[in-house]
Amino acid sequence: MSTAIATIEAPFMSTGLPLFSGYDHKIADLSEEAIRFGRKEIELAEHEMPGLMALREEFAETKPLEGARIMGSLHMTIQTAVLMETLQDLGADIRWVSCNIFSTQDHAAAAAVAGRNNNGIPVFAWKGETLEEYWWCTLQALNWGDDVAPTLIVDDGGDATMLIHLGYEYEVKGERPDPSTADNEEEAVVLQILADVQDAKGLRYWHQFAEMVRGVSEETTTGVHRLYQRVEDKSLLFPAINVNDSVTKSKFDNVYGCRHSLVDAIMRATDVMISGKRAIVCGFGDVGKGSVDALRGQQAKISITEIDPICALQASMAGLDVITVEKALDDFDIFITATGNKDIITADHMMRMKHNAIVCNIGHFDNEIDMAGLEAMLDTGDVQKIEIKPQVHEWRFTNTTHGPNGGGHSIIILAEGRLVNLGCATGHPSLVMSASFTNQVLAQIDLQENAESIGMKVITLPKHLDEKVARLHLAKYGVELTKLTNDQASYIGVGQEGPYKPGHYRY
Ligand code: NAD
Ligand code: 3DD
Repeated sequence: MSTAIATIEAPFMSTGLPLFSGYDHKIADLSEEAIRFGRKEIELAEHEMPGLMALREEFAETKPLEGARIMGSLHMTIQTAVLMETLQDLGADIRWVSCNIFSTQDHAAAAAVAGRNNNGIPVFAWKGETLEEYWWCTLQALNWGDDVAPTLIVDDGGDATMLIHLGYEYEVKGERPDPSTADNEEEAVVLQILADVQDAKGLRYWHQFAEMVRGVSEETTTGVHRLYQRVEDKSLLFPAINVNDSVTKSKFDNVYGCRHSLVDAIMRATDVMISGKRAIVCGFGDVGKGSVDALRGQQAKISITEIDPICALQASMAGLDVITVEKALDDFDIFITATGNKDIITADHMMRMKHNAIVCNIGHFDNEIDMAGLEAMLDTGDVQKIEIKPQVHEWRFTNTTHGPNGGGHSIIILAEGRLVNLGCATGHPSLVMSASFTNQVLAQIDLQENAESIGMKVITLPKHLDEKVARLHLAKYGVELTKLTNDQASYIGVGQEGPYKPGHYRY
């Protein structure tokens, strides 16, 4: 129970940073070299992000986001910097944080803060944040000064949306959040920051947010799941657009993005030979499918785990064995979680894995791998944590006997169980992120123009916009579409210019 009553200037937990800092940014490196490198990579990315560039051109005059204050909680990468500057070009006032403590690319943050024409964007993000710093950053980016809230949010995983809702709910109950009631370290940090905000601002701070925030567009599967849960329990405070389920997002980013970035991360982290090794991917959804393809590219011997018979059947017909994690423990070399669920790989599983098995997660949160269980074993001396390099750790078990010379075995955990492609590499490449982020910009425009008519629910973008996003990326591949004749259009019951599929069509 934190008894000290926080004030606006009081440092937040052990960050040494004032709760409401008034800073216009906080990043790792604003040197000329970081800015140069970031700006150069942004220029290269722009050439690979035709959808965003097209929207900049289409809306340069009308600036549909004029007057919008957009807070973004989305991995601070080079690709995200292009998204941010697109939103800015369309008239928005932006503040930004990363949605993961390891995913920031510091040179991208530097270029975003430096800006293009002295119009730098306030960014609060750096690679390797502590959890306390992460939530401090989120609080800073949510406040335009004088407690002015954003009008729109771009969220990835739902952390910004969750902070507002949880803070609001404590205000409604008139209750002071108690960190000692938390189930885990991160929840304790969240409850502490909410308690400190309540001490400093009283019981109306988050109520103002509920009034000022007009809507949120959510990037990823797990964040969308959290939104639908709030619709179900009638606790959603503002309208939401589910960007993840635009076909040109989840069937591209989640699949082909992971197909590119998973093995990139494993290779950068370990330099291990993947070819011929036994790898298991837990979850055969969009991310799992892309991850399997990545491993196929390296000729690994791949199995998957699944709960869903349809995905299991898909895997079987793709020539994959569908087994359980337990069946893989003795002789698999690489374990990857991609479920969006929790407790997929437990500490007990890891105690039984072969020596130097590699364990990583490409799902959004770090609860797919039981990191808390491993941390608890640190305290009891049953395991040692040895840093090989940032985001690559050997966890050496002290009491097992199947390691070298009959001693304890080790496993190699990447990105501390957080999403490995952004923790140990640079995430998806620009072209596939362009499709995702073109949907994000269209969603933000939709919210700016129509939020109040959406109501307290979660919607997806219409199919004609999905097709528009696809069209904007075809030239990159030299695609020549076939023209549908009027007669053919009538025959299959679609418009000559689309949409070409009914709403229930599964791509
Ligand atoms: P999805 O729902 O399409 O796939 C998840 C699959 O996991 C489903 O088929 C489900 O049946 C299966 N599953 C659930 N619980 C399981 C369990 N206990 N054991 C085995 N299988 C189980 O979701 P998705 O779009 O593939 O996303 C998966 C996760 O990856 C989400 O957290 C999402 O937010 C995240 N994601 C990460 C990136 C990235 O760049 N790292 C990109 C996109 C999405
Ligand atoms: N994600 C993967 N690579 C990314 C990149 N280069 N920039 C920003 C975000 C990136 C995560 C996305 O796939 C996000 O859409 C998700 O997690 O679903």
